[in-house]
Amino acid sequence: MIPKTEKIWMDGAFVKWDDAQVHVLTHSLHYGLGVFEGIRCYETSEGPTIFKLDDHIERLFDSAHIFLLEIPFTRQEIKKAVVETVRVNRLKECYIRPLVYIGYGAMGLYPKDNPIKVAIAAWSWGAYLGEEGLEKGIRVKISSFIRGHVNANMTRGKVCGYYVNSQLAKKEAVLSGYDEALLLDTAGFVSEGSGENIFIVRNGLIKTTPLTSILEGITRNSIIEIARDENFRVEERRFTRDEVYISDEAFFTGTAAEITPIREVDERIIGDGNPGRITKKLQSIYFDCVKGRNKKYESWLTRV
Ligand code: PPE
Repeated sequence: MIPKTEKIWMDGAFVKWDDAQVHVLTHSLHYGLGVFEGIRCYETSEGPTIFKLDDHIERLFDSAHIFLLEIPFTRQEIKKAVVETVRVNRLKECYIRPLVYIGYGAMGLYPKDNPIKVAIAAWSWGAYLGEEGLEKGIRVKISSFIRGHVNANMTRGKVCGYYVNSQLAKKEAVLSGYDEALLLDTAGFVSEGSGENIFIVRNGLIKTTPLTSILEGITRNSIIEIARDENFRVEERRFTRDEVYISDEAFFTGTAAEITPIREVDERIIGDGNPGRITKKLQSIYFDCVKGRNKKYESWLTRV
């Protein structure tokens, strides 16, 4: 159970957590079309601080644009509401979930006049793949489910319905005794985790999948920038599952997952089975950065 907070922002006003209800005929609940974001706020010496708020709100509007959903608020209004949601709940550190969905009205696949609704909730959410996962790395399984074709599932939009595929993969992995799934794309190349992007390191070269079959992760972009600033070579180039097997290091990135090392894929030990040197370095810079301890990336932070 996620811990309750006091209030949730719904369509322009705060309501009590327990009153944040929708009708059972809410359109998105039936057909899966809604777009959302996942944002983290960290405790820093200057109070709660939201990581890359502008980028998340931009992606939320891009997602809405792709799926022809008209958000009845401006970017500025949504940004302000996100900050307010953290503030009114007096949260120091939290995960923030803005959701845009199609409300109650007509049923069927062309809900022309149904209202477009927006909700923003925040709650404390610890390490997505466990504290131990962050520290020691996780065990991953290549999924038997693939990431949908780019013309079936859009890749640049963070859309609710896509996560049906992610849940199939995640359930399969967990029920088989792994921590997370890694999905291949329709051509057979590595795409991404159920809710994370992937990086591998081999002979000092860092590789991550190109934007053809993945969500453009905001954490991914941050890690590419940090790694290049640290003078590492980073290539956005597709790779195969066996290249992951023989990589020296591998890790997942995501707002929820942060930087989670991968220590094993399909029973193949990655490197020596411990988080690698480059992974640990990037992870530590990332945490310094989100926690406001690295002044170089201060422009990525929004104080609450
Ligand atoms: N790929 C997918 C499919 C994905 O869902 C996420 C985030 C990412 C990549 C990484 O994107 P970014 O967070 O911008 O670095 N997944 C979100 C949802 C997790 C959930 O279980 O809910 C997240 O991390 O917030």
